[in-house]
This record gives sequence, structure tokens and C-alpha cells, in this order.
Amino acid sequence: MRIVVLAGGIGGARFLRGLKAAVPEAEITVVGNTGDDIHLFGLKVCPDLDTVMYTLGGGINEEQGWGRRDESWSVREEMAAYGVEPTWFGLGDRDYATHIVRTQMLGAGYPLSAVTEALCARWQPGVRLIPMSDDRVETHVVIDDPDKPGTRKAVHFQEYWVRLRAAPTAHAIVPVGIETAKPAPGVLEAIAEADLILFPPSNPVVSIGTILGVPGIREALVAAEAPVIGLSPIVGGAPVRGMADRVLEAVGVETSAAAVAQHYGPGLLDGWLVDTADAAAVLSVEAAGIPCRAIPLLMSDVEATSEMARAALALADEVR
Ligand code: GDP
Ligand code: FO1
Ligand code: CA
Repeated sequence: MRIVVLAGGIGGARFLRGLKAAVPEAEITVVGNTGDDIHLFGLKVCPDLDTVMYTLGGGINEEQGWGRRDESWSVREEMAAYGVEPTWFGLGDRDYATHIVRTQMLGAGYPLSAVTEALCARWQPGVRLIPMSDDRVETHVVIDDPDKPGTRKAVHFQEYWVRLRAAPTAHAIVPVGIETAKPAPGVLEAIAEADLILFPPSNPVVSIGTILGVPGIREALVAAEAPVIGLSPIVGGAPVRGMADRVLEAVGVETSAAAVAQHYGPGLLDGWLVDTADAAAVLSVEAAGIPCRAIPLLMSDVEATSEMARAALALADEVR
């Protein structure tokens, strides 16, 4: 079975671990979000691709959910000693090696998709990991400018998320460069040839939403023969982790499992899974034309996550 998964960082990566355990024979292609990518100290950092690669390859810091395990921070300390900004984004020594290799290969002319494949040759994530695009897309967030009252400014998504902890109201989410971005080689083919397409419980705006914004990807998903089944990242009316409510608010979508399904729409989604805490949402999602089931959606361990993956497969069989 060929499965395509659109993934952000932690939510996507953890779901993929359960999916792999549930269907070990499946050929899984992951289309990764690169809107979170940032250039720091001359290096290209791809947090969501790395989170998927490290999680599936056994190199992730499990507690944190991002970055390398057994990490040390000498380079960061030395940079701080030089007074070099920014200091709010934590790059560890082991992680630095990934960004150095990536930046070196990009500089030599390889596209990001080829670089990602090369990095994965070491980590063996057991899936084919493709960035959504080889073209540069960087999500920015429009907030009030605290230095110039009455005016607004755009900050990089990582600055909004990590430095500001999504505290300022987001007026708009702008994926800079997306209009001219092309899907990376293999993305549209994988979608067209898939037997099943999954939206893991990733951020609907800045992870899945960004991938869907690459011209051609949404159209390919709508046209695909395979059913598209999504799992809600919102449980009991709140994000399980992180601040997805802040970016949902920015796009005018209520933080609820039902509203996220309707935001994707019945033209795109063929099925939606909500948590048992949101069982009351099933009727309204179905009334909106999307088959919906309520099951436990907390990825507390690999077995619980595999159970979620099996439920997604079962719903796909029902709607197929
Ligand atoms: P990020 O790029 O690291 O933010 O990760 P993703 O975009 O892939 O996923 C983030 C989303 O995962 C958040 O909105 C969380 O609510 C969701 N999430 C995290 N853990 C769980 C879980 O155990 N169950 C569900 N349903 N969602 C989760
Ligand atoms: N998240 C943080 O909250 N603080 C950090 O200092 C931080 C550093 C970092 C470095 C590499 C990497 O791959 C991810 C990192 N993250 C960090 C996580 C990540 O930037 C965000 O959680 C996601 O992009 C949000 O979608
Ligand atoms: Ca992310």
C-alpha cells in the first residue's frame, strides 16, 4: 500500500512513528512543511524536516520533541560570548552538523529534496521524506509593532513562535514566496499514485496549511483517487501541544475539531477523526459532508498512535 502523509514537525513525526508500526509493509511518502525554515548564522535550518528525520531515525530528543538527543551546546555558548544574535533559537552542537551539511550541499547546487535524501541516507527514517518544495518559502506573521504604536510588522514564524511564544495577536500568516513555489520532484506523482492520503494531527495553518498553499498540491489532492483522511490536532477544544489556537484565530477559524475539518472542507477531506472528548462534533462534521468518527487521539505512546493510524485506515476503507 502506498501512503502519502503531509507533515509538520512534532505532531506529524509522532504520528508517522505509529503509522509505520501499524502498517510496516506500507510504502510511505512524507511531504514535509518547509515554511518554518530559517536562515541563521549563514546556515539553512529546516525544523520540520529534521524533526521527522530525527524522530523516525532514532535521533530525536524525546522529551523536547525537536532537536537531537544527547545534545551539547558549546557552539551556542561561544556565539553568545561573541554577542551574536539571535540567541532565542537553540541550535545544539549535533544539530549544527545537519545544518552545515545541508547548507554546504545547497551551496554546491543540490536542490533541498536531494539534500534531504542525502541526510536521510544516514538516518534511515523508513519513509521517503520530500520537502513540499525546493523553492524558498518562509512563513511570516503580521503583529502590532510594539516600537511604533498603530503600525504593524511582519516577523519570521520562528520569531513569533519561539521568541514571542505566540503571545502577540497574529493579524495574518504570510507564507512568503509560496505563489511561485513549485512542488518538489515526486510530490505530485506520489499523491496521484497513492492508495491513501493522510493529514496527521499537524498544525492546520502553519504546517498542513502551508503545504496546501504550494500551487498544485491542493489540486492534486482533490484530484487524487485515494481518500484523504485527517486526524484532529485539536482535542477538547484546545491544541494538545503548542499554540495552534493563536494561528487558527489569525485565519478566522475556531479552535475546535469540527471547525478545523470544515476549514479543510469536504472537497478535500474524505474523512475526519476527532477525539472521544469531541464526540459531539461528529454530527456537525458529517452534516458538513465529511464522514467522521470519534476515537482516542492522544499519541501517548507508539501503540496508542498505531491505533489512531488503524482507525484512519478503517475510515478510508469505509469511504472508498
Ligand atoms: P510542529 O511543526 O512541531 O508544530 O508539529 P506539527 O505541526 O506536526 O503538529 C503540531 C500539532 O500537533 C499541534 O497543534 C498539537 O495540537 C498536535 N498534537 C501534538 N500531540 C498530539 C497528540 O497526542 N494528539 C493529537 N491529536 N494532536 C497532537
Ligand atoms: N523550539 C523552541 O521552542 N525553541 C527553540 O530554541 C527551538 C530550536 C530548534 C532548533 C532546531 C529545530 O529543528 C527545531 C527547534 N525548535 C525550537 C522547534 C521548532 O522550531 C518549532 O517548534 C516548530 O517549528 C514549530 O512548528
Ligand atoms: Ca513546524
